[in-house]
This record gives sequence, structure tokens and C-alpha cells, in this order.
Amino acid sequence: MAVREILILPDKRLRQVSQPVKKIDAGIRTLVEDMFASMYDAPGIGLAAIQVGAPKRVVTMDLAKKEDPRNPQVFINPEILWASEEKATYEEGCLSIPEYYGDVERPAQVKVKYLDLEGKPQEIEANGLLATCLQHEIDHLNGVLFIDHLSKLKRDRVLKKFTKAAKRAAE
Ligand code: K1U
Ligand code: ZN
Repeated sequence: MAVREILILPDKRLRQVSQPVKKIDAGIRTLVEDMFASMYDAPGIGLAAIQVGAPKRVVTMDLAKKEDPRNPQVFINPEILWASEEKATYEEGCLSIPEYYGDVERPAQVKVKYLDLEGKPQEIEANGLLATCLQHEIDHLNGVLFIDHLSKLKRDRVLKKFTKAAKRAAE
């Protein structure tokens, strides 16, 4: 199990559309293990494979409270089947945009289909943080970041800050 480096804005790979998983083989199982190691190390509550540079439609998540046992969840090829008209606003963060948070409005409930690690089709109806996190991670699979849901002014400000930091780090 290896902690992989998490890509940081403005890394262009974060804008890639990830490819569906055709076969859940040893490579995918290793990717999932490494994603959990990287997510827990960060720490974060979710991670999309592209955030560790793998353009595959794989998401890991653990929404357990600190005091509770871990609850690792894997979503392979997740797809939103239904989203509620009702909206909910949550202050989101992103491991690829460290230490920046912003209020994002999204559907309050979603129904998502996905494959589990055994390749078995599953469906889940989610609300609250699970619904928010699933939508945030599925956005990553489509090259969308939570800052894309903010005003242009806020998004440009964040982009400028992270572009400057990346240039300074490269000097
Ligand atoms: O996809 C990611 O970048 C992970 C992100 C998931 C997420 C958080 C909040 C709303 C939507 C999606 C994170 O995990 S950011 C870190 C975070 O939220 C957190 C970290 C430690 C403890 C509790 C929360
Ligand atoms: Zn994110």
C-alpha cells in the first residue's frame, strides 16, 4: 500500500475526463488500496483516482466520525441516476485545492449506481454529506472542480493564488 502524491491546482490532469473501468483487476485493486492510503494520510473524506494521477472512474470515501471505526467505501464507474429538485449548501474543501473552502449548492438527494470492488452493480440513495461528497467526487471524474460552482470572481482569485504558488515552487 503506497501513499501517492495528490495533484494540486492548477495541474491540467485534474481537468481530464476519467475513463470507465472495464475490468476490476489487480491494477484496480492496488489503485484502490493506494487511494485509501493517500486519502487517510491527507487526511480527507473522499478521493477520486485522477487526484492521484490515475484517469479511471474510481472513487474512495470514508465519512465515519473520528471517534467511530473506519467505514471505507469504494464506488467504481459511479453514475447519478436521479437528483432532487431540492438543493443543499455545504462548505466544501478539496485535497487538490488545500486550505480553501467555499459554499456550494447542489441537489440535496441523489440516487447513484456504481460497481463495488467485486464488480457487483449497486445503487445508493444519498442525502446530507454523502450526497455532497458523491457529487464532488463524480465531478472530479468529469474534470470538474468545486470552484467551478463558485462565482467567476472567486474562482479566478483561487486560480491566481495557486498558479502563483506553483510558479514559485518551480523556481
Ligand atoms: O475530493 C476531495 O478533494 C476530498 C474532499 C472531499 C469533500 C469534502 C467536503 C465536501 C465535499 C467533498 C476532502 O476530503 S477535503 C478534506 C475534508 O473535508 C476533511 C478532512 C479531514 C477531516 C474532515 C474533513
Ligand atoms: Zn476534491
